[in-house]
Amino acid sequence: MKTLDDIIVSRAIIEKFMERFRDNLDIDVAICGGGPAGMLAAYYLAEFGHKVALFERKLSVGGGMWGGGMMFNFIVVQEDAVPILKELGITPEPYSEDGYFTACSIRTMATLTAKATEAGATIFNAMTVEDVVWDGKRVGGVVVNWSAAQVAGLHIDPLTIRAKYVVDATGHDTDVLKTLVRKNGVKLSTPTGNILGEQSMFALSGEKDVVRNTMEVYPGIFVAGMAANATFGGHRMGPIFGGMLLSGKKVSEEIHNCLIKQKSLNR
Ligand code: 48F
Repeated sequence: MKTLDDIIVSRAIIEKFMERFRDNLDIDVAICGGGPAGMLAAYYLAEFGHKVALFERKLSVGGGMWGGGMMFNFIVVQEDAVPILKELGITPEPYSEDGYFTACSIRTMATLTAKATEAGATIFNAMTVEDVVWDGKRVGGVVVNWSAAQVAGLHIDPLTIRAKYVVDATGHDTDVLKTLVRKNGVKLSTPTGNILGEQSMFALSGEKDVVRNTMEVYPGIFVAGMAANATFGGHRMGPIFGGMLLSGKKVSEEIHNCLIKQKSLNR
């Protein structure tokens, strides 16, 4: 390269991003939040061949996985989730004989990010899902804006993405579902019809609950990961991550089945 034209650099970035953004305005699945549950859901849904985009509020994906436990950057996974990590190309190390394994949190999330994007999932970082599309009966997409605009408190209208299914994988906050309930007073498929809120630390129960609570809670919107426990009043579990991985896998399988049904009905 003899010369370097700054304008070509700018044009390349603008054109490539716009191409990608335009290509993701009408998709199969919009995933809100790039923690372990959302990222794993993105990976499997893309592997199934669906058009999936993940929106992450922060600059980097990873959510609570990056920091391991209290910034000691290791995660613990239990035996049931080891096959998922192996499928990604990560071999966790056995820690004790009764089924505890460890893995580097940085390597796990970096690998998961690479696998999800290689499979065809698109990640939009630094974008916040600030609302959903709702026609009175069903959620039909997400409303997104730059996180920086929100942080600065700028009055800037968002843009809309149509999606056949939305996954709230926003973790402890249950941010997207909260907005749906607050604005529209809809009844969820929880015992009270509302978001129950998470309970304190009890890993044994929390890890079981997170998989059981992963489901469609209102037509068009699923909860996965810690958002599922926060929705159904399950316990938190701290830096044991098997449940998050299993929840991400489960939500992808449930949505895959729904999409297959829809596609065969439309034929
Ligand atoms: O919190 P997070 O890692 O959720 P998760 O996948 O995993 C939970 C664990 O990390 C840990 C735990 C147990 O093992 O309890 O906490 O359920 O990732 C959630 C991601 O969602 C993003 C947020 O920045 C984080 O990266 N997020 C939150 N609200 C929004 C959002 C929003 N409105 N739009 C886009 N991203």
